[in-house]
Amino acid sequence: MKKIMVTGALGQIGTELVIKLRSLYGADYVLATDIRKNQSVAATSGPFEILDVTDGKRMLELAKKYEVDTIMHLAAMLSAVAEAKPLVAWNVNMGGLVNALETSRELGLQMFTPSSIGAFGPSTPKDHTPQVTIERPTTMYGVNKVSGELLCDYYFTKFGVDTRGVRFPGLISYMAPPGGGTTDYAVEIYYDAVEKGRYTSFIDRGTYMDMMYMPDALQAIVQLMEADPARLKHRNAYNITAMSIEPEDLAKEIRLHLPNFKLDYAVDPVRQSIAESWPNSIDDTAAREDWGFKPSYDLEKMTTDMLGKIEQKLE
Ligand code: NAD
Ligand code: AKB
Repeated sequence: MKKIMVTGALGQIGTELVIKLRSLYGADYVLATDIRKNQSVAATSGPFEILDVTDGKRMLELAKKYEVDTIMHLAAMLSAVAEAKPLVAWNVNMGGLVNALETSRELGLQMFTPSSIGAFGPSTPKDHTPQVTIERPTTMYGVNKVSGELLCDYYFTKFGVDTRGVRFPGLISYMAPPGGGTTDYAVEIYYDAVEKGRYTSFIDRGTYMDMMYMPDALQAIVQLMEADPARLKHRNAYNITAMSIEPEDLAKEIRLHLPNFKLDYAVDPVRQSIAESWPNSIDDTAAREDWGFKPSYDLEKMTTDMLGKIEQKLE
């Protein structure tokens, strides 16, 4: 039986991951932690503790107190906020990760932490970006993600910590808002389509990035953590994707449901330049071969579900 501590549990991923893990392993077996508390299901449906991940002593104490065998370390600052406060981002993203790795090493825990398409940069091949390729990002977030991948590899080879990770693309979901990333436009567009019938995109037309619907991201985490370790050739971190899209693709799909939907642009130079430094599309063959990754939502299925769920939410 697994006993899991989730950090950053009230963010876009954690809010839904905690619910999924509690349904799989039991509410008492999943400790949700975050630097803040709210009234979401993740915070109220099982054990919850306030944890600032830069406080390694408290992280270790909580892991011991709840006798966890796994850490899912999600607490981080995303690309756009990290670019606005690079030093704070370094401290939270790298300091938090080192504490999670040290806690895992000391207690012999399994550990998951996500990397991102942000680990790639302008010199990376742009299309069908391979699993193993150039990682020379030009953002603080990307620097943190590459360093994180290497550090997780180091803790595996040096100390035998069972570290595992994926490079998530932009994640699209309706339960919790995204936390300040470059791909957030792809969530906002659905809300504004339902609420206002129009959206002004901060990412320019024709800018392709990989995306995935949240249920596929959650399934990938569970599958990777349960995978036979002997089959994991890459560990930190596997490319995974469900679709490569640009704003006009989303608008076209939304118009099949809301024919009067209008999309215009007020491009944000910071987030646009981050987006342009990332791949158009990544190759996730290794994840499919090594642990059976297979997303079940494409753009059409995701759009139908997103619009329906947002309409229900706003009723
Ligand atoms: P998010 O910004 O929505 O949530 C992050 C959570 O961490 C928030 O609840 C915040 O309160 C918490 N947090 C911030 N500083 C903290 C601290 N010092 N101590 C404890 N908690 C703190 O992020 P997310 O989208 O859920 O992302 C989780 C992880 O997945 C991150 O590592 C992120 O880089 C990665 N990722 C996310 C996406 C995506 O599209 N959402 C894509 C690729 C990778
Ligand atoms: C961001 O845009 O920062 C995240 C990511 C792709 O890592 N959504």
